[in-house]
Amino acid sequence: MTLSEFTVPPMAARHQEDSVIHAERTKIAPPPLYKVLLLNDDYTPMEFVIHVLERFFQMHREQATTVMLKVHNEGAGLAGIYPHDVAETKVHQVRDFARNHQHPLQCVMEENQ
Ligand code: TYC
Repeated sequence: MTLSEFTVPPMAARHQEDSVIHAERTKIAPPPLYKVLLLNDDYTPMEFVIHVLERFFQMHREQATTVMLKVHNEGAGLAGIYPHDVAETKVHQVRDFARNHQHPLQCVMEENQ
């Protein structure tokens, strides 16, 4: 005897056995992810950008230095990839932190296609 036969009334047990839950065939798209990018400028100190990458993007100094130099040499660089709300928070944290230190460092997000 199964547990359900033992614990539920006959009608309910029969209903439960007649019901078939069909697998959902329609595939839904995974939620979009967003790149958070740092942009180069002529004034923000390199050391400040490294600190930003360590503080807000959990990078070690070596990786932070590599990303900072990529931004410096190529104009932009990837800080991280996150769901929309996390990416938005990172962008605001970086912009606020830079503004509070009177640096023009810019941070943007774009959908990760
Ligand atoms: N170009 C800056 C300098 O020479 C350094 C820098 C790197 C600024 C990355 C912004 O996102 C940036 N001091």
